[in-house]
Amino acid sequence: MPDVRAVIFDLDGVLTDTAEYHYRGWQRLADEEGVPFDREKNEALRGVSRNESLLLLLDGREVSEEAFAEMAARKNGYYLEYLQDMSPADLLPGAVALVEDAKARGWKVAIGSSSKNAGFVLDALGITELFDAVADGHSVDRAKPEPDLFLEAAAMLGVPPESCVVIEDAESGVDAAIAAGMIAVGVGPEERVGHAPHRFATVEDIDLDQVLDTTD
Ligand code: B16
Ligand code: MG
Repeated sequence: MPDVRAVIFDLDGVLTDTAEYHYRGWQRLADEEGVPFDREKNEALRGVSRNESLLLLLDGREVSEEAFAEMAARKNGYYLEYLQDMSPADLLPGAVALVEDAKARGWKVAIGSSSKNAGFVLDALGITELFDAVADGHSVDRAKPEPDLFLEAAAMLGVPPESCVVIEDAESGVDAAIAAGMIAVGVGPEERVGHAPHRFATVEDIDLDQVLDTTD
């Protein structure tokens, strides 16, 4: 059984479904710019940083640096607009219970989110105080699928990477957790997170004992 000492939670798509608001923001921008975009294309943007997401959305279309920055800011404005009514009611079922479960085992808990809005979202959800550390879009230069963000979260907690479980809903996030040498738990469909050594359909289904029992 692994010597687990911490759980690092992705935020968007794991603790709350802001993934839907990100999608709506990108869709609105794409429509305004006349760029073909839909929910299927949006799947590739899950867990990916804002600038990387815009590059994927533009799909090779060349724009000036200024126009690029304006588009990224415009999308973020839409996203923040959609978040205005966010409250603890937007926590996904089972999310807080899972954090509490980890803490009751004496483990540390951290946020490992690519979002630069993570602080705002955590406050709106009323869960900032639950966490021992927050690593977000401001913490590192190289975004997921690079391991940097999760390694930063582990360093903030003072826990070695191999003692960390990561809960992720994105393909790039699972890649980042594996690259960090952590125990990756994917939340969502096989097509998206099937490459994680552990997978559950929803956050509510996550069973930490099962993760421990099925990890060497
Ligand atoms: P922002 P996570 C990610 O958060 C989102 O999944 C992704 O859709 C978003 O583009 C990224 O944060 C950056 O967010 O524009 O707010 O800085 O899943 O890593 O918690
Ligand atoms: Mg996510």
